Amino acid sequence: MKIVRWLLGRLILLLNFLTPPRRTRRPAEVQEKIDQQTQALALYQYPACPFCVKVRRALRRHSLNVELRDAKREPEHREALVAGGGRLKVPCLQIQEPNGEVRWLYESGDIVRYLEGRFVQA
Ligand SMILES: N[C@@H](CCC(=O)N[C@@H](CS)C(=O)NCC(=O)O)C(=O)O
Repeated sequence: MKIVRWLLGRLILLLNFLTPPRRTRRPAEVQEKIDQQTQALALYQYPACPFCVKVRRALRRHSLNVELRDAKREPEHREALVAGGGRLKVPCLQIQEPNGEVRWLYESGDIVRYLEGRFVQA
């Protein structure tokens, strides 16, 4: 079972590598503003998790430069996720609100909806 899961993970990474989404292009000053805002975000994720790949592809598609934190290989990030978010489950988006509050958003679909609602014009 472990081997099957490992193989599936490699396959997902290969497919993701072979079919990268096209990045959004914005005027430099608009991208700079978005980059400032995305500094307050961090994505806790595993490299080969399909739900994490889905979120990473959305980040790429919308040219959102969000720090990726590997909760699989980095114990420091894993512990921060459990301590802050309350669960060892990925993907999870850490959001530092302007008032200093920190939110932890789980569920790939909710994360993509949040990012698109905040950064993508209709
Ligand atoms: N419905 C969730 C599923 C997330 C999920 O199942 N993530 C797995 C990794 S692929 C996980 O975190 N499992 C807990 C663990 O590995 O400890 C989503 O869409 O984000």
